[in-house]
Amino acid sequence: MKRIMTSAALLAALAAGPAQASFFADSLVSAVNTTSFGSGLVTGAPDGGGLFIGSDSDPPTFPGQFTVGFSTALGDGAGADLRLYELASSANETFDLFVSSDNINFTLIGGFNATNAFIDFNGQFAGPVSFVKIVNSSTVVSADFDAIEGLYAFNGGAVPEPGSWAMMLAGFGLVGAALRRRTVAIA
Ligand SMILES: [Ca+2]
Ligand SMILES: [Ca+2]
Repeated sequence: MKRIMTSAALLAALAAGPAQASFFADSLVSAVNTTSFGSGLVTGAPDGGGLFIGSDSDPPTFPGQFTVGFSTALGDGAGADLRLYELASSANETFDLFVSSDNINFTLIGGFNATNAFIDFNGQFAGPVSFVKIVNSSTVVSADFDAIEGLYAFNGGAVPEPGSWAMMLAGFGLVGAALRRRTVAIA
């Protein structure tokens, strides 16, 4: 009975899927020539504070950049994969966005501006995305980032339906039961 309840609890947890909150960038890996406003946090849920990507007020003396990490790696799902929370949202605030699995090799997803809240990886990067780097590409104004949210977890392919998780777990259960019977038989 105890084992059945444990399996049911596990199934319920998996069917519920990853919590949306865990998809916000949860570490600031590096920041160069950025300036804090409010909380200074680009990690976690939007809080009205963050980093603008310039060394000082517009026009920035030095354009800035920062890299955030996701402990839950992100994938390329249908449509947009990232949501950027930016405050002033001017088309003049331009930046390049890169993604990486290892914080060493980065792939350019594209050049965007602060009106582009939703970013689609669009098949340009196949691996798990554990790092997102944003680099100011304007010498006039700097975008003001509050939070970075991933919309899909990486799973090496399509997002599994809760039903397929259940089938997979049921499969594991059958294999496990067969192995136990085999062990008993040998013993
Ligand atoms: Ca996509
Ligand atoms: Ca923030």
